[in-house]
Formats: sequence, C-alpha cells, structure tokens
Amino acid sequence: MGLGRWVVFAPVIGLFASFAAARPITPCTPSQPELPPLINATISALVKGLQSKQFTSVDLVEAYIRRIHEVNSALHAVIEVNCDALDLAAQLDAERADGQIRGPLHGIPILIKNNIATKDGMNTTSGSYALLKSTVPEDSTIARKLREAGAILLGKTNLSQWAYYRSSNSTSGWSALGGQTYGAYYRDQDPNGSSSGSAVASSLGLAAGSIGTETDGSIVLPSSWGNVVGIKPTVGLTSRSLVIPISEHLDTVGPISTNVKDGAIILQAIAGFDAKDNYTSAIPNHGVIPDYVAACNYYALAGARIGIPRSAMALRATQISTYGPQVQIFDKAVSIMRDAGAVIVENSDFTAAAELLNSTVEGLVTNADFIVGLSRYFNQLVENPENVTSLEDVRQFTQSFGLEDYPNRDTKVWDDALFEQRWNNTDPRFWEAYMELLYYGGEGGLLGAIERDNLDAIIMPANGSPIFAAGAGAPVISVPLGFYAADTTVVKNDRGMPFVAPGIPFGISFMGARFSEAKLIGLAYAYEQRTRVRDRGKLIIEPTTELRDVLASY
Ligand SMILES: *[C@@H]1O[C@H](CO)[C@@H](O)[C@H](O)[C@H]1NC(C)=O
Ligand SMILES: *[C@@H]1O[C@H](CO)[C@@H](O)[C@H](O)[C@H]1NC(C)=O
Ligand SMILES: *[C@@H]1O[C@H](CO)[C@@H](O)[C@H](O)[C@H]1NC(C)=O
Ligand SMILES: *[C@@H]1O[C@H](CO)[C@@H](O)[C@H](O)[C@H]1NC(C)=O
Ligand SMILES: *[C@@H]1O[C@H](CO)[C@@H](O)[C@H](O)[C@H]1NC(C)=O
Ligand SMILES: *[C@@H]1O[C@H](CO)[C@@H](O)[C@H](O)[C@H]1NC(C)=O
Ligand SMILES: *[C@@H]1O[C@H](CO)[C@@H](O)[C@H](O)[C@H]1NC(C)=O
Ligand SMILES: *[C@@H]1O[C@H](CO)[C@@H](O)[C@H](O)[C@H]1NC(C)=O
Ligand SMILES: CC(=O)N[C@H]1CO[C@H](CO)[C@@H](O)[C@@H]1O
Repeated sequence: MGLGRWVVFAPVIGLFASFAAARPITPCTPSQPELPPLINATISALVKGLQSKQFTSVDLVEAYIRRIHEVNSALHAVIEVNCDALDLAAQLDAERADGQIRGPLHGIPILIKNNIATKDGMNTTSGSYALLKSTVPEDSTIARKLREAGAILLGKTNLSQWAYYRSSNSTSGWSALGGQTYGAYYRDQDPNGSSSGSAVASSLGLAAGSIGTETDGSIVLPSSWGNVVGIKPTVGLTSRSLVIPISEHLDTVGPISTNVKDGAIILQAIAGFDAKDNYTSAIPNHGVIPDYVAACNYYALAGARIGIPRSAMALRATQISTYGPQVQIFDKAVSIMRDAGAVIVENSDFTAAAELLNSTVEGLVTNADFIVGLSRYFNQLVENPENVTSLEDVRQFTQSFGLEDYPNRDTKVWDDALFEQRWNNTDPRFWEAYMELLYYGGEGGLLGAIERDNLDAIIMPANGSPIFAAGAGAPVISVPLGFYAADTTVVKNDRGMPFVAPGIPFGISFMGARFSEAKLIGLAYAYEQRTRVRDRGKLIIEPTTELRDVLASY
C-alpha cells in the first residue's frame, strides 16, 4: 500500500522540514501530512487519514490493540478486547472503498463501559462474575447507535464494580472480573470512578474515545482525575436501554474523550429518542438533536452569563482534600473566561446546598430504583448462567463466590437497600424522597440559580460538583483545569492508592439547565481552546505504539 512509501520518506521529510524552517523554499516533492499521534489524535484527524488512505481502520484497530496490551497489565483499563474488531474494521474499510460511509464515526474505534450491553462476542457484566457469559437479546441502544454511526466497538472498559453500587469499602475502578484500574499520572493512582477504565483509556489514547455512564459523578470525576473531557448528558438525552442500571431517575450515558469536539461528535451519535427508554421522550424540539459539533465555537464565551456558586464551593472546601489549590487555578480560569467576554456572576448560589450535602434522600431514591431496575435488566437476559433475577440473588452470589472478594469488599450498599430501607420505587415513600431530591437540584440548587440569575452555565471545580446536577438530571461537562503542584502532600484512599499527589490532574465543570448540552459544549470548547491544559499533563506510563509502527510492520 502507499503507506509503506510514507514510512520510508518520514525521516527525509523531517530533515527537510527543519531545513525549510531555516530557509523558506518551495519543496520539490509534495510533503506527506504527519500521522496523528495516538495519545491525542482527534476524530477529525483520524477521519482525514482514513479518507486520504494514509492508513486504514484495520491499521487503527491494530495500533490501538497494541497500545492496550502495552499498558493493560499495569493499569487494567480494558476488561475485554473485541475479538471481532479487526474483522469489523476490514468490513468498514471495504465499505469506505465502495464509497459507503455509515456516519461520522465510520471506521473509528471506540471503547465502551462494561455495563453497556452488546450482542456480540463480548461480555456485559458490570465487572461481576454473576453476569459472566450472560447474553442479551439485542445490542443496547447506545451500542446500536455507535455501530450505525460507523464506530468499531473496540472493547469494553473496566469500571468500579456495579458502577460503585455495592460496597462501602471497595475502591474506584475495581471489579472482580477486571481487577484494579489505576490512573496514569501517579504510581498506583486512584482513578476515581465509576467509568474508571473509560477515562484512563481516553487519557492514554487506547481508542479514539470512550463511553461512560453516570448516576452521580461516574463520568465527571474519572474524567477530572484522568485529564480528559467527560460529558454527562441530561438524563433522557441518551437511552439506557440494556445498560445495567443504578437509577432510572439519575442514570445517563455519555462520552469521555481527549477534547471537547470529539465528545460532541460522539454525543451526536448516541443522543436521541428511543422507544425503549421513555425518558428520552423528554428531549425538546420534537426530539431533534442540536448540532453539537457546530456548537464548538471559539467565541462562545463572548456575552455568556456564567455563575459561580461560591457558598456551595465553600461547603465543598470543608469536605474535599486540597480543594484550595483547585480553587486558585479555578479563579485563573474565571479570568480567562472574563477576558473572552463572559459575564461572570459571583455568588450565584444553591440555596439548599447545605441540606443536600447533609441529606440521605439521593441514596433512598437510587436504592429504590436499583432494586427494580436491576431485576428488569436480569429479566431481559437471554442466557443467565448464574440465574440471578434479583438484588437478593446477586448479593447471595457475591457473598459466596470467592473471586468477588467478599467480605474484604463488603456489600453494604445492597444490605442497606434490602434490609434497612426495605422499599423500592413502587412505594409512596419513593415520591416523597424523589420530590425532595428534585427540589435540591431544582429550585433549591442548580436549576434555581440558573433561572434566578438568567445564566447560560454554572462553573465550579469538577471534584465535588456532580451531586449538584445529579438529582435534577442536569448536564455537566468536565474539562481539564490543572494539576496538583510538585510540593503537594500525597493523600491516599483506605487501600493505599493516592488520589491527591503531585501531577494528578483535576477538571472544571460546566453545568447547565436540562438539555442545554449545545450551550455547555460551546463554553467548554471556548475555554479548552484558550487553555489547552491537557497538553501539560505528565503521564508516568504511556503506550508507544503509533500508526507508523503498524504501517512499518507490513
Ligand atoms: C465472555 O467471557 C468468557 C470468559 O472470558 C468467554 O469465554 C466468552 O466467550 C465471553 N463472551 C460471552 C458472550 O460470553
Ligand atoms: C415508562 O416506561 C416504564 C417501564 O416500561 C413504565 O412503567 C412507565 O409507565 C413509562 N412512563 C411513561 C411516562 O410512559
Ligand atoms: C444534618 O442532618 C442532621 C441529622 O439529620 C441534623 O441533625 C443537622 O441539623 C443537619 N445539618 C444541617 C446543616 O442541615
Ligand atoms: C417492589 O416493592 C413491591 C412492594 O413491596 C414488591 O411487591 C415488589 O416485588 C418489589 N419489586 C422488586 C423488583 O423487588
Ligand atoms: C440455572 O438454571 C438452570 C435451569 O434451571 C440450571 O440448569 C442451572 O444449573 C442453574 N445454574 C446455577 C448456577 O444454579
Ligand atoms: C470491609 O468491610 C467488611 C464488613 O465490615 C469487613 O469485614 C472488611 O474487613 C472490610 N475490609 C477492609 C479492607 O477494611
Ligand atoms: C471521587 O472523588 C470524590 C471527590 O470529588 C470523592 O468524594 C469520592 O470519594 C471519590 N470517589 C471514590 C470512589 O474514590
Ligand atoms: C497533542 O499534544 C501535543 C503535545 O502536547 C500538542 O502540541 C498538540 O497540539 C496536541 N494535538 C492535539 C490535536 O491536541
Ligand atoms: C483484556 C485484558 O487485559 N483483560 C484483563 C482484565 O483484567 C483481568 C484481571 O486482572 C485479566 O485476567 C484480564 O486478562
């Protein structure tokens, strides 16, 4: 293929480029475009390379699989590589050669979280042996839409088991089937979670992007810890059909990517009405999805009204280690936004923030939903080797199956739901709790502040932000903000994994009204393009395989 020629010429072009820089002359051979480095290759750069036949989707899959194998024994970000990925890539390459393009992700490899079901050779387990080799009747809607857009489902990412809805003393990013995921910015780094593997995979360019799920923080927080962009969409913008649930009232599915525009491209592909998830009937404008890619506007901050919930941040400062350094860098980001024309509204506060942070209603709602939603998921299985049909069954299995690491990792979340709370979302008490939660996220919180101060968005450090959007099902985008300084004291979790340490990243959250993703994407993009914080991250482990290595091996 023509690509071999490129490999031979590469060093020559390199020399020529430095010569040309010193003395501008017209090159006598047309210069080959550079191959995109996979650590931060944008989807548009990859599409361009595929279109110009610089490389194929088979090459891309090959390169990403090699990258996964380079780091996975250390980081456990990927739980399963799709053994069909190369065949799927060859198929998509053939279609491209025939001029058939399925959609904007044609031939682009994407990793998805292991609680999102696929009907193929891969498992969907939420990291538990209870669901190993279980099968579903069809693809989840998210998987189907990705395939329809042309994406190659490259594999499944590791996660906090059951999306961190099992244990009071486990760790983020641990699952019985996938082991412990680590972050790539510090030795044994706590990746936060629960979409830990998806975030670490995007940190390291193990695919062109990934998919996570969030109930309260599971996209935003691992993205913050991973120096990547996480989009937590409005509950109802993306279908949860055949996604292993926590809570139908809070769960949502969204992209994790190296940059905002790629998140927009992926969100565009997965958003939309789905008859199998009636929350998607809340999508405004008769279900027409805005153009999120066009929303990526460098000037989006000009004239935008952006609120800062200082009193909620002050409450968080009393709860979160080293919030102070995050706020210092946050305040610099605020100046950058002001310089870009944003109208900053200080003290745009969540009036019931203290009550929310002190309340247990969110847990009551999610427990009640979990019991019912989990059974509904199990009932849809075609094959269910362990015959689990209820939370009681899973608890029984988990406590008796050695590799589930019980009691070292307890089942307190389930014990509380089943034996303390003892009611589910069919109980009248559910509505009382849910209405209280809606108040905390609505009038008493994020939505109230947006309404009162006529805001386009609220911003705050990403760490500690998700709870303010969770109850109302509101969207959040986390973008890289900064890194802990070299003299930062290391803080470890109960199992010795550092979550605060020199070089560990943290993000900034853009939070908005329900279905305001297009607006948030614009603001996040304008901020990202002015700061490019991700480029300053210092990985301690990084895969080295590049497209040129794959091309050279033919
Ligand atoms: C699931 O994982 C098991 C064990 O790794 C494997 O044998 C099986 O092929 C995988 N896929 C399905 C759909 O069970
Ligand atoms: C949505 O679907 C659920 C489960 O299928 C059903 O119980 C509920 O009544 C539906 N809600 C609406 C508003 O259609
Ligand atoms: C927090 O909750 C406890 C127990 O419900 C209550 O006693 C206390 O007053 C609450 N504090 C705030 C700040 O709401
Ligand atoms: C939910 O609670 C009702 C009332 O107690 C009960 O009949 C039903 O079986 C419960 N649903 C599940 C899935 O446990
Ligand atoms: C699950 O149920 C099937 C059919 O009843 C049975 O053959 C199988 O042994 C059961 N599996 C377990 C692990 O109990
Ligand atoms: C986790 O909690 C369980 C139940 O309290 C306890 O038996 C176990 O020792 C705890 N694990 C650790 C590592 O503390
Ligand atoms: C993730 O980070 C948040 C801080 O924003 C912290 O409260 C939480 O404990 C972390 N979660 C885990 C499971 O590490
Ligand atoms: C990729 O990272 C390099 C090094 O940090 C940076 O110079 C370049 O602009 C980045 N490219 C993209 C597309 O983000
Ligand atoms: C694809 C892959 O590397 N999977 C690994 C995930 O983690 C488990 C447990 O550590 C390994 O056994 C798998 O091989």
